[in-house]
Amino acid sequence: MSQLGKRLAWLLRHEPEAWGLRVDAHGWMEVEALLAAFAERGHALSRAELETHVAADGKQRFILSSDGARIRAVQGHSIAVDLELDERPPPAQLFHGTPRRFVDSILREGLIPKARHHVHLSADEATARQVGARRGPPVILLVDAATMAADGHRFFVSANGVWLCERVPPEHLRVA
Ligand code: HQG
Repeated sequence: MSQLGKRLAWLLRHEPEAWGLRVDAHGWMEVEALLAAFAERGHALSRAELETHVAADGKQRFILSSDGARIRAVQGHSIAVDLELDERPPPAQLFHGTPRRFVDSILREGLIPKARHHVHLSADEATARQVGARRGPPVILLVDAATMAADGHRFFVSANGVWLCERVPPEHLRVA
């Protein structure tokens, strides 16, 4: 992620108040306030640069409201926001990439959200590999989403195609 992307993710998902900003109950922040906060801290950021970043971001992490007045992160929050996520029946199998050092604990406890609201799952192995590789050589875990859904687990999908659920019990996980 670029420096700007990291800063936006931090402000929109985790710590808006660190720069005197706020997000509403659904995670939206006023773009004017965001640009002013950048300017106050000597980071020149124009509306056009922000819009270009949002459009070009490889993972489509952020979305602008249709009038361009507000921005939010589409997933990944640690602060309490209601993203009005779409509940959807999942594909039969989903993937999770994680560094090798977490695998024993995950196979014991299952996947848990840690600091975020949800466990993040990928629809394809290549994406899961990239997610896991952020922290070291990745191991790919296969999630039996079909059985989980049949057991009543709810699945949601974010605007950028990340599959989310509350947890994955160990019996629905295996190493690829
Ligand atoms: C691990 C990025 C031990 C889990 C990515 C992960 C993704 C456990 C870490 C998004 C565990 C949490 C999310 C257990 C889970 N024992 N470790 N029982 N259960 N873990 O960052 O899925 O670039 O919160 O395997 O691309 O890595 O920010 O989750 O390694 O989409 O847009 O605990 O973040 O997107 O780490 O990544 P994270 P994640 P962005």
